[in-house]
Amino acid sequence: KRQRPTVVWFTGLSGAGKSTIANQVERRLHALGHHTYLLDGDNLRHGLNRDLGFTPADRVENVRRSAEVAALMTDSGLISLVCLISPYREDRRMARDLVEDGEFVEVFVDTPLAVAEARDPKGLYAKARRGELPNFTGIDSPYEPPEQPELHIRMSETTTEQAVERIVTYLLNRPAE
Ligand code: GGZ
Repeated sequence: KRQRPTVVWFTGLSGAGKSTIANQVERRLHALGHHTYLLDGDNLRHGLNRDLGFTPADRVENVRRSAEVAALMTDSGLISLVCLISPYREDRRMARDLVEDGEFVEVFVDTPLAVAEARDPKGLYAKARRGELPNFTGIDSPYEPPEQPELHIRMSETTTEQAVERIVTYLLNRPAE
């Protein structure tokens, strides 16, 4: 069966597990012969978006550019996996509106702030709490949770493996174009 071009948009807090899950979803899709591309905020911010910081305006622009790239990839027939905090509902709506109906799958990686903060692999939450990292999402910058995501993954009730399984199953069982 021909693959359906899709933007799989992972949104959630820093440290929620977006990249870990997306990497495993990509590996699974790849093993099934699907063509994919992973767009990770952290990486994009070293290149395409290197001029952007974390003010509200810069986040809007970060999400806008990344969404445009994802839409181009969709045009070329790929499944793109996008991992961005993307804290604003309106911007995620804009990203959705760049592609055809049914080509956008919003995945809310819902990890409680306390859990993400306790993990803190890069020490960023600690820095933010000390006031050394202003505009940190969840601390002094807002996160607007999705209201109707295609997939709502409650990470305190599921394992990463189960989350990956659920996403892959969803992607493979959608109605054809
Ligand atoms: C949030 C920040 C900040 C601030 C640096 N707020 O966990 P990480 O480290 O690897 O991922 C986070 C990443 C977020 O970039 P995004 O491009 O996804 O953000 S957005 O969609 O809001 O534009 C975090 C790190 O950058 N980081 N400073 N102030 N995360």
